[in-house]
This record gives sequence, C-alpha cells and structure tokens, in this order.
Amino acid sequence: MSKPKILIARAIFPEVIARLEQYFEVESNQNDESWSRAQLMERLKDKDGVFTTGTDRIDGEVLAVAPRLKICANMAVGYNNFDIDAMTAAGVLGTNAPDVLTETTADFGFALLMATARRVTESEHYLRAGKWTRWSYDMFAGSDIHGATLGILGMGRIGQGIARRGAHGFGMKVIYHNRSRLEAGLEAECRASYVSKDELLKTSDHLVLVLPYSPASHHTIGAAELALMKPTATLINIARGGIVDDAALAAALRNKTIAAAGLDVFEGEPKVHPDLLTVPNVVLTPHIASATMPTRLAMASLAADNLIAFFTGKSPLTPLNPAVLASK
Ligand code: 8YV
Repeated sequence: MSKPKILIARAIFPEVIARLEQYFEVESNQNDESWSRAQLMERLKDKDGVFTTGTDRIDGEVLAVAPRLKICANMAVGYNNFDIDAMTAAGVLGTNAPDVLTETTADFGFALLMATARRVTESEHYLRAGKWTRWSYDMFAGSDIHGATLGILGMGRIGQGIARRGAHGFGMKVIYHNRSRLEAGLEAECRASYVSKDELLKTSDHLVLVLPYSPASHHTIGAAELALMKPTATLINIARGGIVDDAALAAALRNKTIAAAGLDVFEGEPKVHPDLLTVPNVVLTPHIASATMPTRLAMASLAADNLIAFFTGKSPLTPLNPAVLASK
C-alpha cells in the first residue's frame, strides 16, 4: 500500500523528518525561504496531511484546493493560523502542540519582563556605542520586580507558569484576569487573585499578556487601555501580534503614558511597526519565547506524533476539533 503524502511547510529537525519518512511520502521545505501562500497551496493539492507552524494560514481557500487533506498538525500551541470552523466543515482535523512549551515560554516571559523593567538592552546599546563615560545615580534606573504587582491577562498554562515564577521566585503580588476564574486550588498554587480587566490595567506594575488571539481579542490593548495603566508600568506581550495595537503602543511609549514594553510578537510579523523601532524604551525580540532546542524538538515531535497517530488509526494526542474524528 502506498504511504500517505504529507507536506512539511517549514524547515524542521532532520531527525523528525526522518521519523516521518518511515510512515509517509514526505515533501518538505528545507530552505530558509518560506514558501509563499500560493506555493504552499500548490504543494497541498495532492497531500493527505500537513505539518505547519503558527505562521502557515489554513483556511477555506486553502482547503478548497486540497481535497485529500485530512489533518493539519501545528507545531505551536496557538492555532489562530487555523480557521477551525472551515476545517471542521471540510472534515479536516487540526492538532496543536500544547504543554511541551509551557515552562520554556514562561521562562522567556520572565526574561523579557526583567530585561524591560531593568532596561537591559537599552543600557547595552548605550555601552556598545561608547557612551558610558561616568557614574550617575539615575543612569538606566528601572523599576523593581521583587515585591511589585504582576498582572497577567490570560491565565492558561503559560500564564500560570509566569504567576508561579513571580509569586514564588520574586515575592510579587500576582493578580490576573481571564475569561473564567481558575479553580481555587490552582489560584492558591499560583498565589494569584482574580480581578476585573480595568483593575488589572490600573494596578499592575508589570502586565504580561498571554491570551490567545482571536477576532474577539484583537486590539485588547489599545490607546484607551494604555491610558488606564500606571505611567511607571511595563507591558509584556508574548501572546500574539494583533492583541496589542502596536501604533498606539509606540505612541504611549513615546509619550511616557507607560514606562516601557517588551514585545516578542507583532502585528504583521516578521514586519515590525516602524514607530516601535525608533522608541528607546521597548525591548524587541523576534517571536522566540519557545525557542530552546529541547522545547522546539518536543514541539516538532508532538506535531509528528499527531500525524503518525492519525494515519495509523490511533487517537491523535492533542486534537483541536475532535468532532471530526467522531464523525469518521
Ligand atoms: C511558535 C508560538 O514558535 O506555540 C506558539 O503558539 O507562538 C511559538 O511557540 C510559533 O508559532 C511557530 O510555530
């Protein structure tokens, strides 16, 4: 019997490709250059499954040209690149890669928070530019992390990881807002108190965004929300571009409406709003919160496991729309 055909949309670990080749006829992109959407669609025409990353959009238009497609396995926990309703309607299963990246991503959230609050990159640029000539009592004075109020918007697994780090590691007072309140045991473990979104904005010294992107969360943080924040506050986005109105944020940073921001994700990335590139009080990183080799390997392996389970008649590990499986 011939093997199912799968497409691997981005360059990934050779050992993961080798494993997939045991089960599938594999076409993979091993170039640094991403395929355009048109190239991706052309290659999906005869494929039974696809291995995607969070940046490959799978929607009705793509599904219409890929009649054999049965599964899209995302090497990402976020899956806003999938139109899940269109996939379910077409009988296509989506899977994501949760859990394996939680602690690594929470580590990075904290790294970005600390770099932002303590002005690590801004001061390094100053030093590298040869501008450090004397001591000054207020040179790159930042804001404290220990004992400060840590606000978390979106209290899923990664949000909880950041809360634990803040509460247990740095003695921070942790407050959060989420669609639903955590059960009491989890709240106690995270030492986190539930507050309204307005209170979160008004009282956080450091506000970390970890909520999923959807049309409903588009521009959750815009000019009005930034105006509610303390002028000494920092804002950290490790969630998705689009949750923050980047133009409004750049203006707020320039006007000192808030003190600083740390951003790992951007609207329209890999393009970055030009105004963000010219304000000094922002730390910018290229969507690397999950980027350690062990974690990226675990994410890729989980996406591969989902493909293998699906085509060998087993239950995929992390299905997003299991109704598709029930109807088979
Ligand atoms: C990925 C991410 O690196 O898991 C996610 O949702 O944002 C990142 O960990 C990115 O989406 C590539 O797949």
